[in-house]
Amino acid sequence: MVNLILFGPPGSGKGTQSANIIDKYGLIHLSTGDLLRSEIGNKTPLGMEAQKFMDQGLLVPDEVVIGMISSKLDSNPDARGFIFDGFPRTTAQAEALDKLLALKKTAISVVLSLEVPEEELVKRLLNRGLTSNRSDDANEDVVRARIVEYHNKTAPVADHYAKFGKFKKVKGEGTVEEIFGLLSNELDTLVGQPA
Ligand code: B4P
Repeated sequence: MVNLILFGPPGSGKGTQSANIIDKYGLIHLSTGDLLRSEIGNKTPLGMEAQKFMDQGLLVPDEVVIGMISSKLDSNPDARGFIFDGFPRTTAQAEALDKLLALKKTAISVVLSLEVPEEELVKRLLNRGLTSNRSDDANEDVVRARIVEYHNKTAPVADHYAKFGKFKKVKGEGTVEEIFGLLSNELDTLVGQPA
C-alpha cells in the first residue's frame, strides 16, 4: 500500500496535482478542504461550524478533520493507497493519522512538499478567487491569514515526517505538467507500476 501526503502552503498546487496523481497511480484522494466544502454545501452542523473558521483563514479544529478522515479510511477498505491532500495540517493531526494507519497495518510512505514563494501563492489564490466562489480566496487579508496559519501550525508537520526520513521537497513553480513530472519521478520509484 502506498500512502502519500501532498504537502505545501495554500495555493501550492496540492489539489491541482492530486487530480493528476489519482489518474496515473489509482490512489484514493482524501482532501479535507473538499470534504469540508461539501459539508458546507450541504449545510450540515459540521459544515456550519467549519465555515466560521474557514471564512477567517483559520484552520478548522483538529477533532473535526480527524473524525472525517477516520470515517473515509474505514469506508475504503480495499484501497491500493491514499493521497492525503491538505491533511495533516497540524502535528496533532499527523500523530492521529499515524495511529489510524498503524491500526490498518500500514503507514505514510512519503511526504512530497510543493515549494512555492509566498507572493506567487497570493497571486494564484486571488486569481482563483475571481471565479471559484470560494470566500477564503476572495479577500487578500484572508489569503494572507491562511499563509500565516500555515507557517504557525502546518510547517511543523514537515519536521514530524523528516524525523522518519519521509519528507521530500519538490519545486512547485513552473507549469502544472512540469511539476507533475517532478512528482512522478518520485512516485514511479515508490509505487512501481502505475495502476
Ligand atoms: P484546501 O482546500 O486544502 O485549500 P488550499 O490550501 O487553498 O490548497 P488547494 O489545494 O485548494 O489549492 P491549489 O494549491 O491546488 O483548504 C481550504 C481551507 O479548509 C483551509 O484554509 C482550512 O480552513 C480548511 N482546512 C482544510 N483542511 C484542513 C485541515 N486538515 N485542518 C484544518 N483545517 C483544514 O491551487 C491554488 C490555485 O493555484 C488554483 O487556482 C490553481 O489552478 C493554481 N495553480 C496550481 N498549480 C499552478 C501552477 N503550477 N502554476 C500556476 N497556477 C497554479
